[in-house]
Amino acid sequence: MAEPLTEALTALEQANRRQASAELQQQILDLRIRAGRDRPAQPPAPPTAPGVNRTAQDRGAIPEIPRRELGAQRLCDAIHGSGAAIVRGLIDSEQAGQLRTLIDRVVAAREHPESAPPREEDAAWYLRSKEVSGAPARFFANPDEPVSASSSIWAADSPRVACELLELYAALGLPALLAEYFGEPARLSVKKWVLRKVAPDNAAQAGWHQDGRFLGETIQTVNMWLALSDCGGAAPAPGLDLVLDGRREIYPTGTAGAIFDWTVGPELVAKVAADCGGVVQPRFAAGDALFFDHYNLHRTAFAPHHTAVRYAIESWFFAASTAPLKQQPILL
Ligand SMILES: O=C(O)CCC(=O)C(=O)O
Ligand SMILES: [Fe+2]
Repeated sequence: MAEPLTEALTALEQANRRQASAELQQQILDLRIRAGRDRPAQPPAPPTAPGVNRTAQDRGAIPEIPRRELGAQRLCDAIHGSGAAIVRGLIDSEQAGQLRTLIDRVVAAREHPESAPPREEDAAWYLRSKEVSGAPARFFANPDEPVSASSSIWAADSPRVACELLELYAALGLPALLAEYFGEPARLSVKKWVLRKVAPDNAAQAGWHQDGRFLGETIQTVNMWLALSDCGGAAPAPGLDLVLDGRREIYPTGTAGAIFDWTVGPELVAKVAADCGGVVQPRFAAGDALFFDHYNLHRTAFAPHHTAVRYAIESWFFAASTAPLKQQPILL
């Protein structure tokens, strides 16, 4: 990163820490989006060549990496061996609770701006940056209902929360971890950094998908899916279904009984699952993180026993030289 840019960001972030300000939060995000457009030349191959370790896959479970042992090689082995890794307690339950509260505040700013101002002196809760293009993300919202039970909001649409998350990721050491994993710095993006609230939907069948189907294959990614609620398995809120599959392959969509042209059909999912480690529905506590990449075949796991809303944050990280401009990269 260019020296003057680093200095400008450090100064803005220090000022915002001393006295939080909507203006500063917006400036920090704008600068990071502008800088994210800088695409470095293709770097040499990353030092972490895939070392396939299928032992965890054989046990039929996603490998778990103790928080203190989280490193690029362990992550690489797990993702290439089984398609994913779990780090329990990446953040503690108190931090997870604070993030749930922040998400609720952002949702309120969008749904009820009259009682939850989108902008306060010390917080840009829900403000569209002039650096962002495209309509505000409003997926899952039902226009007939004043408040949608499920919400997905781009983190970048809340500079207040985006700044908080950037500080958290730095404190967790993610920039260094990902730089080692990719062999170059990582980027976030406007479109694939999402605050999620998923309501129970007992009759729903979410679509099986691989994010590489949308993002392309000539990329290097890591998604950190951070659970902020007790969810998955027998928990009261929906988690994720995942196929234990470390293969680097994008499967055809819209066939084998698929309901949509962008989803992988259930018959094909069953076949892939039978060929590798099966389907898993991990149980997550608030604060547990799941890591996977664009080859992972997964879906939101709805089940009849669900009664609670699930909060999570989905953060797709890209190797800087491969970050698709369409996703609007953000400097990490
Ligand atoms: O949070 C969910 O239910 C879906 C997440 C997902 O598909 C992803 O992180 O790629
Ligand atoms: Fe996904």
